Amino acid sequence: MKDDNTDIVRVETEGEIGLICLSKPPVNAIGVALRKAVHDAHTRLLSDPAINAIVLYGEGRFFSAGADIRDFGKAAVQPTLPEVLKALNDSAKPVITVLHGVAFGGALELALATQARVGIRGLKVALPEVKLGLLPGAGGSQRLPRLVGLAAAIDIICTGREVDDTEAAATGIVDRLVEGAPREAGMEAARDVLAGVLHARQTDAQMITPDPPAVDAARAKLLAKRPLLAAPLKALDAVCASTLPVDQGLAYERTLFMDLMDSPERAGLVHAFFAERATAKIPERASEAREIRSVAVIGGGTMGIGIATAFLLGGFPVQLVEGQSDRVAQARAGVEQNLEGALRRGKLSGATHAAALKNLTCTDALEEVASADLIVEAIFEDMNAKTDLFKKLDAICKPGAMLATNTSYLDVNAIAAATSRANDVIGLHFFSPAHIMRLVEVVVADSTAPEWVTTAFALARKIGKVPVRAGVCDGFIGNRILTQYRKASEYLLLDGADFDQIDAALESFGFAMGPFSVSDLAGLDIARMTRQRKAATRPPEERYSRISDLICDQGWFGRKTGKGYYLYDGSNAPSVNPGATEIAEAERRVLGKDPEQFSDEEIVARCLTAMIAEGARALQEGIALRPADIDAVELFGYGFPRHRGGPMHMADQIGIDTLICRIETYAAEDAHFWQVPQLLRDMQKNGQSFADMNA
Ligand code: T1G
Repeated sequence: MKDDNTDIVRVETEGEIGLICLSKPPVNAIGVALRKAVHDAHTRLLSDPAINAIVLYGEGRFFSAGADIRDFGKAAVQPTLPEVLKALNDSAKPVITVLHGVAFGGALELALATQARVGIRGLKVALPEVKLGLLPGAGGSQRLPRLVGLAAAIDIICTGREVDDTEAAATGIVDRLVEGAPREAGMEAARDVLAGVLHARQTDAQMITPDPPAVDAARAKLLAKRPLLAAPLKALDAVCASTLPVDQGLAYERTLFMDLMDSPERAGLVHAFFAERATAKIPERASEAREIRSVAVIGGGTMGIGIATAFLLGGFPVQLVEGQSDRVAQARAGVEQNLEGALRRGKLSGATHAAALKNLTCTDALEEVASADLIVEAIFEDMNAKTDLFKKLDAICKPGAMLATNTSYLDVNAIAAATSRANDVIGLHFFSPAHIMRLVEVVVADSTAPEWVTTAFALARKIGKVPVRAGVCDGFIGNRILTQYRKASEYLLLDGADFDQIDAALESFGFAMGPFSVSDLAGLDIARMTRQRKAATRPPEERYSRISDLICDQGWFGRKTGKGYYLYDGSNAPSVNPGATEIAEAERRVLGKDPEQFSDEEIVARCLTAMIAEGARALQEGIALRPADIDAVELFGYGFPRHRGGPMHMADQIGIDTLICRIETYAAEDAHFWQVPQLLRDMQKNGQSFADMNA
């Protein structure tokens, strides 16, 4: 048979062995075209009398990233992946799959349907469907247990975790683990199968021993998780069906899979997957990023310590400058503690930990940053202090150094203007704890050179962060939305909802902590200082809640003083501080307000609508590039529940008409806070969604 090269699958023969090569950059995603091409190639090799064994392998960085996620929600097109896999499973000639790099989801299911599997060292496999609100939909929940056993399959499928090459070989997911190129490894394995050296068999043929204790334990563990999501529990049900005859199990798996495919959870999680990657599509992406080999962080406080840790974990040499010499040792200790924590959590190996410690230099001498490629300022949020520091950096740093400020809301243009090199100044807004939170707002000032924007994005990715481009304004994207979210919750408190009900409603929605618990954690006194800073410019028509100030007047600053909205006795879960409740009730009486009752749904609706409205304003002002960027900010910087997709994704589910109606209703009580953004009116008129803008 002549070799045949379609553009996404290459078929060739060598002696009695046929080879099918996946070749669909960038990730060999298995969409309609690729699975059809594999199916056709397999069918043709079956009919070739000269061929007695078939090798399936991938070209490029890895075997395949699995089913094409972009196809989700679309009508199924024949041949479906299960149909292709059934033909492979029933193949009259042995098919040997070679897995290299990554084989996730449908890619691993493809391999499990063949008669033997070879892993190339460095391989990672996974059935991560639950992370997308799904479960393995092409036999993974039925075939994996037949290879690794029920308990191991439950763990791998219900968590979606990655399995490295050693574990894949030890558990029997791959029959052998070799070095070298996939094609040659496949040829050798096929020869061994034909010689009876390597055993080829149908995965389906094996039976599973039920394991009720493992199932019960897994179910109890899943039911205790928060937020409680459907996919992992349905995945458990699918795996349990592997004790049935395989055709029944496959049918049951498919039913559960299609149920989840239609769920808002799946839509939210898939949106989050693409939103995280879409942030890279910035106007400056044609500018070549510059190489950063060394980093200096100025400021040995919490943020400076976290940022220094983040770059150390990314493999960079880091100078940490703490201006007060008696605090340098404390700064070093803070970084060492962070690195120790990362080691303990298994986030880095012992070798990486040791290298990071060697890469750290702490000093009180600002002059020592003269040769650094990147300088990140992380001192306290005071414009005079920052402009003074940037003047000094301007005099000290080498020409061509990147000068970044970690300010969370101050005007980056004003900071840049304090130097003679405004085009080298950019904002890199990290989120505390900076070595853990993934979001970095890349704040682009008027004069920032485009190369520094692309450099910032490349750097952020290198240290495992999600960079989002933001324009210059008070609060950039995340903090301006947070301000509105907090105000909406404070107005609900003033109007009659209890703060613990507001927290509970938003935690049921999926936030890890409600706004008042977060305020207690951050420190009520810190928030009061921010309010005092803004007092002079606060519009007179803006409603102001004194409740938090009155709580501060009692010396109750939250968790750090043991009292705030809640009581913290160190051992048990926080409880409501009755003193705070009394203050809220007294303030309502002072305002002559009869307390209103609010349902949990109404509480969530108001807080979410406030976020969406401010997100729309950030879009219309050009501060955010696209709605999905705002979702990425909320998902990776503010704990917005991932399965909800983000506020702008939810806005499309709520509907523009409903959102405008809500805001107009609320405006009857407070026309200043509740104003319909022009963008929503334009979208309503043009019949446009936020998803349309993302496209
Ligand atoms: N489908 C479509 N596009 C994908 C994709 C996929 N499965 N995986 C990646 N991409 C795109 C991604 O959006 C980006 O596009 C580019 O490829 C590079 O990705 C039936 C139903 C494999 C570890 O969950 O984990 O199989 O932004 O930047 O950092 O039961 O991609 O350039 O336009 O992430 O090197 C299960 C998801 C699917 C794997 C590579 N599979 N992908 O990471 O590159 S569900 C997954 C990843 C399924 C079956 C079920 C990672 C990666 P753009 P990237 P990377």
